[in-house]
Amino acid sequence: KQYTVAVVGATGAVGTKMMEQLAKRKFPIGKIKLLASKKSAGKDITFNGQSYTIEEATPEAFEGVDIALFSAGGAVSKVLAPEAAKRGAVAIDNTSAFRMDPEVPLVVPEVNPGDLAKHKGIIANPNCSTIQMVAALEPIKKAFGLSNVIVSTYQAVSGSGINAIEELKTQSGEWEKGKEVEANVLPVKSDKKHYPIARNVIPQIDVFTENGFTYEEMKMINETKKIMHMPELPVAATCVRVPVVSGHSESVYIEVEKENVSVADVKKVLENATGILLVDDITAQGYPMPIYAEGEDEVFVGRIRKDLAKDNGFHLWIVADNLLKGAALNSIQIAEALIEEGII
Ligand code: 11C
Repeated sequence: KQYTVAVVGATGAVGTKMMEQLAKRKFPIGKIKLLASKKSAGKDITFNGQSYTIEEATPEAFEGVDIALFSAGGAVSKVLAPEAAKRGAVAIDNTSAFRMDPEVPLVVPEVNPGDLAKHKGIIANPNCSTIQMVAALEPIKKAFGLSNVIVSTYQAVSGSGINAIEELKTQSGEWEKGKEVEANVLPVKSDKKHYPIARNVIPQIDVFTENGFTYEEMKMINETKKIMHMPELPVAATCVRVPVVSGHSESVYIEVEKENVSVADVKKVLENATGILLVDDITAQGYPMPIYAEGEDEVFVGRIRKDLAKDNGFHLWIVADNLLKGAALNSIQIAEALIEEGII
């Protein structure tokens, strides 16, 4: 069977990657509709070697659509994902609009594929930094149980969109030329202050919540519990933006429930896990890094060490392409799983 697929936000950083993934993975597309805001409507873009004109994303644009991939911001998804669902499409939403809605499955196909069947027209794609972490933690949890997670992230600017990528490039050039560096985008376009990202790290991703954690940190905390079906799991996160174009990195401390688990045991589990690539050979300085993860599908894990104080504590270094497994690829894998499982 061939499917009518709509991509909403086709001109964005993630939308572009969604189209690349659909073509690369030979998704069974009968017809594709490339949708975006009124501003981008009428522009021509190429998909799979063919030119398409972008249409305005309106409720009516979803007539006859089977799968609608959303990545045009939460406000657009809030309005249009239900409209797509109402017209019979399954909306796969890459924004945070519906992630914590109990009626909406939040899915990483390697972790909780069983939740897909519960959908009521909308399926949420988790936050990028959450996806790569739970992909690595789920096989460990299955083997040894999991009782604590503390993560610090080193997140690439592409997570904040095309403007942030441009700003890093511009600021790097300005700095080299000895000019004053201007900052207008990061940490958060809509927040009061902006700071340079070139030659800097910024310990703020998204705006602050009342408890002192940022929204990005709260997403990692709440989404992890939902995806892993562990509402009681203690999770703490510190999310930091670094001057990397693509590829989020994470230093993750975990505690497992089982006693006497060795580093070799953890490595063995990860070696056999779907979608995970173990890069952990310190004798040859082998560990994951974002420039090598860029463009790759896998979640890379390395630097696995046992904690020096806690026998059940382990430290891991987890890296993945935030625009691929963290966003576009995971969305397409959700669509593929829907087909494989006969849900659509
Ligand atoms: C970042 N994780 O790196 C964010 C981007 O909720 O899907 C993804 C935001 C989201 O800035």
